[in-house]
Amino acid sequence: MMKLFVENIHDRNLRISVLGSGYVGLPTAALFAAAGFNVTAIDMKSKIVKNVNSGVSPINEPGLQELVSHNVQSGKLTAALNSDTTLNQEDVIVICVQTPIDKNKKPNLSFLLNALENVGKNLKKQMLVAVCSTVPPRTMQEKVKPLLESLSGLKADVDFYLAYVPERIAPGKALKEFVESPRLVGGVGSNSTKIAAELFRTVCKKIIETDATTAEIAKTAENTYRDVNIAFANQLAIICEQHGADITKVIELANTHPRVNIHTSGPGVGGPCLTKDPYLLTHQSKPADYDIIKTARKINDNMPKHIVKLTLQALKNTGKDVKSSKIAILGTAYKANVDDSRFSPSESIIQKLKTLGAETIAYDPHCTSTFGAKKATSLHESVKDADCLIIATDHNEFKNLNLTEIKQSMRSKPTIVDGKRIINPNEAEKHGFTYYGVGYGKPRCRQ
Ligand code: SAJ
Repeated sequence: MMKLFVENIHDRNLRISVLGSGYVGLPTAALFAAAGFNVTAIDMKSKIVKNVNSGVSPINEPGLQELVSHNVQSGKLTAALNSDTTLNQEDVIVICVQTPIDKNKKPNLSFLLNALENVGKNLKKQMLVAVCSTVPPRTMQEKVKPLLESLSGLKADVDFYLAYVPERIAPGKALKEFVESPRLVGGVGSNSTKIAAELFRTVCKKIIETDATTAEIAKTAENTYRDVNIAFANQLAIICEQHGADITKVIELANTHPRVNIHTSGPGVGGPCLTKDPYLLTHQSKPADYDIIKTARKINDNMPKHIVKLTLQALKNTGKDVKSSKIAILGTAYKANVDDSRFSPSESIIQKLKTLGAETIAYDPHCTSTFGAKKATSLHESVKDADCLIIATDHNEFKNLNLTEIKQSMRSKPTIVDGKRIINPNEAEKHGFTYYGVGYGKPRCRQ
């Protein structure tokens, strides 16, 4: 039986359905179609389905538009609404639905469980179900497997194959990373691992076989490691501010040690992954006596407040009151060069400044959201008559700002609060700005 499945993978003689066609699902569907499989990208949003079926990628991701239009034209890729799909003709189901956290920071697995209900009712012998959504440890063994077995009356790893294959792609380089980053494949049993590994080998250059629970913990550990490391950099930044040192130099020097790799401090951690996965990793673990993971989350969540604190100091030092100040925010995307503003640090920065009575205006060349700030359509419009300029995202467009022009547009005694440390403090001061930056201790004691 397994031999036949493997032959069908090699012959591309399998129908694949991808459930959830967002940032992860659509690249997944498009790449399997490009590898020669017949793929259906399924979603609950009719706009996504319509766009894909007319050859248009609803997601702005390098290379995805070409891949979608080419494979829709060749007939390898189609899209369908959840409600119009029965899933009973499929050989492989790849689940890429979102697994967010609720307001109490608890995982909300409802999208995953709904998808599984549908899969379980249509499960046949010799199907493969691959879950790519990020999940808390033991979800595959304790939730996914029993649910599919009870709905279908079939046995996992014997009658059908079931594996956890976490995605590791970052927005902005999704296709490249999908193909080139090593892909973890963890089955609920060894047959499932082998079958899923064979399928993903058709699109990923390197496959690492493991078990489902190890893959679940490894996936959430990766983003948690990054979050904890960034929290360390952020705490270090505040220490540097207090001692008149510069975090950029401190990290650069510390990282010359061959076993040190400190990440970059900034205005906070945004995006849908690092802000959530630490909670998934620790969900249902016994509370730790001392919890580095939750403390790191708090440090990073506090950074937007720190930016506001620096802004208030900057305004005070130039004799201005926040209530009568106009503040320009550059960047609402959660990170550089993407059009995604989910959980962006700018959101809390803008909201706090508004609560304090400041007039806020935001400019982002990639993103439409402004979180309640006035929307500027150009950099020039955003800085005009502003008292303070906050850098919240390090888009390429912001890396070589014309400080002479900006100084001329802003009000007298202008200040810069550089959350991403992309402006040279000496240059800013030479141009007549009062400069504050994350991790930039004023050089009073740097001699
Ligand atoms: N950030 C810092 N300092 C840094 C690096 C990032 O403050 O040194 C901030 C960014 O500005 C951003 C946030 O962290 O606000 C998250 O950015 P990111 O580049 O770390 O990650 P994501 O959320 O875009 O993608 C991550 C990636 N995980 C890792 O690099 C370990 C990606 O590979 C995962 O696939 C993705 O999460 C996911 O979907 O889980």
